[in-house]
Amino acid sequence: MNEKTYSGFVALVGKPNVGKSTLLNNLLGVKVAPISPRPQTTRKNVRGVLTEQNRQAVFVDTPGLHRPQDALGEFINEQVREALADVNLILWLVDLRHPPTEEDRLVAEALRPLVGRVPIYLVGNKKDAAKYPEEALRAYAELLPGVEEVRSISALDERDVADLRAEILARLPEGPFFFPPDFARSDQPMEEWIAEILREEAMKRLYEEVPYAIAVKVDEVAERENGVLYIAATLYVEREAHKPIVIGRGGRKLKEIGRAARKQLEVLLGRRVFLDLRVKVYRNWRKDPEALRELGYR
Ligand SMILES: Nc1nc2c(ncn2[C@@H]2O[C@H](COP(=O)(O)OP(=O)(O)OP(=O)(O)O)[C@@H](O)[C@H]2O)c(=O)[nH]1
Ligand SMILES: [Mg+2]
Repeated sequence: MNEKTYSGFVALVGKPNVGKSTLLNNLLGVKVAPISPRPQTTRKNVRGVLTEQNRQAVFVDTPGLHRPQDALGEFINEQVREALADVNLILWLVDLRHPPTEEDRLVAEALRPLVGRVPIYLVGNKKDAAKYPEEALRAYAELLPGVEEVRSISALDERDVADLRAEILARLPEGPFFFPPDFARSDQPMEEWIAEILREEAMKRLYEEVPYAIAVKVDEVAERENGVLYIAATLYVEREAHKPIVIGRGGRKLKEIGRAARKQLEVLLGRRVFLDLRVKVYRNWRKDPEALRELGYR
């Protein structure tokens, strides 16, 4: 067993909503990161480990880089900087459905100092839904000369993902594994992963500022005698006025969120789940560094 091993950290970066988490989940073949149609779904770096024979990639899905407006925004951008600090390969994701925006320029600026030091792949995503994918990709490439590779994919297309996966694994430098070969796909604690699924289902069903005003904390996970996994969680909102919106008339909205999250969890965990949800106000938590720490953003 003295076969050479290859390993490395691979960061997925880009502005919000370009499909980073979708690509991560599909590269791994399991759902580790939350996905929603709303920008800024991801708030914390999520690591996913992929081991194939003597090659191991540790992917880091990052929140979308943007201009921060509060303490949460600062935290998010700090997460991106952290992910870029010690990395062997960068996948810069862009959305081929439209030409570059101000936020893509912001990402390009953040990546510029790394050109020539770390290989960067410019990955144009959502090509399945793009009208002028080639033109768009060319415009993105102009934002950051010197990237090592430019390609377009659909993160929803298994073949595209398989090709990219193979290429990433082949590109890893020689080095020891960071995780045991049989390591579970993510190093995220179970409670956090559950909280993210809940937040995803809440975000999908809420509008305007409310999806962004939500933080979820899992209070308890317990085995029940009948084989059911009991999960108690709190959905925190920023203002008193958000509470009835999240709960809904007759508790309908909260039930809907709970039902969808339970279904997802049952499929992903392969067992029955009982969800016990409540909604509480944590005034202006996004602006409060102390609150951020309490709610798991640290
Ligand atoms: N048509 C199409 N939609 C996609 C593709 N990849 C992702 N999406 C959709 O784009 C939306 C955003 O996907 P996410 O994976 O949450 O994007 P993200 O970059 O992680 O977003 P943030 O975490 O907010 O930065 C979701 O509705 C996805 O289903 C793709 O290749 N084609
Ligand atoms: Mg994401």
